[in-house]
Amino acid sequence: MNETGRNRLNRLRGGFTLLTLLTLCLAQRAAPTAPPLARENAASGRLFGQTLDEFANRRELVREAAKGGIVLLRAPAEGGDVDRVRFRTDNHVMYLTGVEAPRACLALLPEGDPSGKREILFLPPQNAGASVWTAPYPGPGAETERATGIESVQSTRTMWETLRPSLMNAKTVHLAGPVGERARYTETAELEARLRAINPNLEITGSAQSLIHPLRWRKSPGEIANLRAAIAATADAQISVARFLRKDVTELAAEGVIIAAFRRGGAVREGFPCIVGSGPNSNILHYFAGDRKMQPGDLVVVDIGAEYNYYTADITRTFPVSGRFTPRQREVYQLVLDTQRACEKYVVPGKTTLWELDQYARDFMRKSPLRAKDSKGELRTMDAFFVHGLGHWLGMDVHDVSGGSAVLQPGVVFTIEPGIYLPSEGFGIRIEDDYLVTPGGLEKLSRDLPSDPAQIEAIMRGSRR
Ligand SMILES: [Mn+2]
Repeated sequence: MNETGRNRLNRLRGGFTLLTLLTLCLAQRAAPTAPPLARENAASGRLFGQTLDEFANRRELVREAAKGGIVLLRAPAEGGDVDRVRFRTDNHVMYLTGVEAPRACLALLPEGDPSGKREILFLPPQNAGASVWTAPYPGPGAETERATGIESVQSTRTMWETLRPSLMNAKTVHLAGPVGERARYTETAELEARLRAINPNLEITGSAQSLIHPLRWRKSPGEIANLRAAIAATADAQISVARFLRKDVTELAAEGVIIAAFRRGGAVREGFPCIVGSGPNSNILHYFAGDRKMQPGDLVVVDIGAEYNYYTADITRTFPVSGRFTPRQREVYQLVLDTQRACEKYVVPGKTTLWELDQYARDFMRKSPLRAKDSKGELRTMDAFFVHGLGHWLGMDVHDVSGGSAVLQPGVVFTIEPGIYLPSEGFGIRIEDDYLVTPGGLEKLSRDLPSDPAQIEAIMRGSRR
C-alpha cells in the first residue's frame, strides 16, 4: 500500500473509533426503552443513515406507480425463542420505512381511499415483558409516527378491521413476490386468503417488486453514504486479513479476523458468507471458509462484504500466503487487474450496458499472449478461464435488484470483478471493486484499498516485520 492509501485508511479508522465512542456515549444516556429505530444517530432524525424525506419520497413514488391500487408489504416474523441469526427485516419494508420490526406491515393507499390516509404502518404492540429479554422494537402510536414521518402507525392487532373499508373499495392489491399457485404453503398464501375473505373480487398481483425495483436500482445520497461505510469496513478487513495470512493459518481463522474488522466498522452482519478460499479452494467461486490450513505458494481469494445499515459491500482481493506472487501467479494477476482497469475506462455513463462491458472484458483477456491448459490439457486463451459474469448491481442485496435495464445509468452502483481460474495450476485469481456511476464517469468507491501486486506484497510484508 502506498503512503497516501495508508494515511487515508488510518484516518478512516480514526473516524470510526470516534463515531463508535460517540455512539456508545449516546446509547448510555438514552432511555433504555427508546425504540432501536436508528442505532446510528437518532438525534439527527435519520433512520439507518437516511433522511425521513428519502423514505417519504420512495413511498410517494410507489403509491403513484401503483396507479390506484393498494400496496401491501409485510416483514417476516422473528425466529422464535432463541434466534440463530439477528433479526433482519424485509428489504422493501426497510427501503420504504426505515423501520426494523418483526411482522411490520406497510399499506400504501390510493388517492380517495375511504380511510382518508395515504399510508399506514402496522406494528405489533409493544410488550413490556419481552423487553426484559430483548431491546424493544418500535411500536404503534404517535412516538413512532414522529420518529419515522409515517402518517399513521397503528397496531397489527386491529389491522384487518382497519383495512376492511380500503379493501372493499379497492380493485387491486399489489403484494411482493409470487402469488396464487406459486405461493402455495407460503406466508403470502395466508395473506391472500385474508384479502379474499374480505373482498373476493380483489385482483391480487405479485407486482409490488416491479414498482420498487426501479427505485432501489438508483441510489439516494443516504444509500450511497451507507455503501461507503460498508466499503470502508470491508477495506479495513482486507488489510487486516492480508497481514494475518501465513503458513498454517486456517481459512476459518482468517474469517474471524475479517468479522472483527467488520464489527469495528459498525457492521452488524455480513452481506453474504465470507468467501476465503486458499490453494485449490481459490478455484471454487463461492467457497465459504473451511478448516484448510494455508501453505506456502498458495493464493487465497478473499471475497467479502460488510453490511452497514442494510447495505452491503462486495470486494475481492487475492493474496499470496508466502507474501510474494510466483512469476506465473503475478503475470496472471496482472492480466486480471489490467482487465478491470480497461473496463473502468470503457464505461460511458448512460450508454454502456453491463453485458457490453462483460463482452469487452472477455475480448480483452482473449487478446493477451498468455495461455493456460484446460481440463483436457489443451492450451487456451485466458478468456476460457473467466467462468463467471463480470459484475452485478450492488445495494441492499449483494446481487442487487435491477431497474429493468442493463445500462450503466448515473446513480447505480455495481461491481467489476474479472477472474481467472486455473485448476490445472492450483490457483485462481479474482479482483473485485465497487463503483458508483456518475454523470461524468465512474467513481471507484473502494479505491482506497490497493490492488496493484507490488502494493499487495508490501501490505503482506508489513505483517512480517
Ligand atoms: Mn460480487
